[in-house]
Amino acid sequence: MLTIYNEQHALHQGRMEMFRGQLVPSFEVPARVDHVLEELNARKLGPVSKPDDGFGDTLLRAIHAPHYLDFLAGAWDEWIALDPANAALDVLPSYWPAPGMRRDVLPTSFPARVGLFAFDAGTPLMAGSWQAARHGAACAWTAASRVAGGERAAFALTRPPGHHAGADFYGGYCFLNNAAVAAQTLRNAGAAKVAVLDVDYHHGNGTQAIFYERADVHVASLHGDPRTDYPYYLGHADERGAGEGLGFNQNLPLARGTDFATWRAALAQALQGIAATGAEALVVSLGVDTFEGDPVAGFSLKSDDYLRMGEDLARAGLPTVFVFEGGYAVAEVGVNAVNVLQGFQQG
Ligand code: SP5
Ligand code: ZN
Repeated sequence: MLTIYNEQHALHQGRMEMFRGQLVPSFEVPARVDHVLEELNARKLGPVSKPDDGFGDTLLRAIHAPHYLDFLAGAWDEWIALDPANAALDVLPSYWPAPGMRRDVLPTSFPARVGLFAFDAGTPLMAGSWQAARHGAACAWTAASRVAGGERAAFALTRPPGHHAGADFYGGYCFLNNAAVAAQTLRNAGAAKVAVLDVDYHHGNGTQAIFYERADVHVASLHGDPRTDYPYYLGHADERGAGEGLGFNQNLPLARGTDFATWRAALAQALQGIAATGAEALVVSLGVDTFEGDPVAGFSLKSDDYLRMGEDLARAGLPTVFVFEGGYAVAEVGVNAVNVLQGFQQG
């Protein structure tokens, strides 16, 4: 399988995230992607390339609001302008607009603007975040372009991840929605209908929000029940889309402790839903934080289960773009992610 690798991913290296009243080291570390790359190479899964040149703002602006992109592009400079000593610190929000407060007036104050765009205090933004995220979106675009051009599948290997990022918000370690960029690329290339299948442990709230009122991109997600798990405030089974998009969003929340047999039955349901929509191409938000050893999640999948997952995905018979998302058991993340790709390739 062809991999498009974000060789600039380590420009983003968030230091701390807020957890229970303390700043703790971020779980989303560069070594995650390094391990996936090592495993891809060790198993000779296929060529690894850089993204194409010419990734334009037009595509990014089809997914994200221009004022949000402007904010991200300039955030670090504004942070330093507050105080040069901020260079040693990451940007995290401390203020948020409560319900009833106004979101339509963009504050001049930088800390106030951070809280308008960030929905958690767990997503550090630093000097290289914008460049790394933008290059990652270019990887998703390139991988999708290859698949649109006739490849059976391609893998966008990138971080920071993307599925929690919406049109105008970031969080959950995500700034730009790479899976949405891939789906839009496939649409632009002529696929009448595209499906996004999100197998990350966490609900892909950003992807859901971006496509919620659209009938041309069906979104299905398997995830820890939002009653107990991040991102908490979205991802319930009764969220089925709205307007023209009604019927084109499917959530399959699962209880903490879910094992592969139960998870796999939910996957079959999601794939059935995707087949019923007549999707011509598939984007998989490939998080492997469903692993039993993951430090931030609660399912109990084992490494071999990811081979079966890949085989099941292959049986959908669709041109497929894989986009790397979560997975924080750093030592196993390479084996688990590449198992999915290998299972797919052999399936
Ligand atoms: C892309 C992705 O997987 N984002 C996930 C973001 C989850 N952020 C919240 C993590 C909650 C941390 N819980 C720590 C438990 C320590 N035992
Ligand atoms: Zn996740």
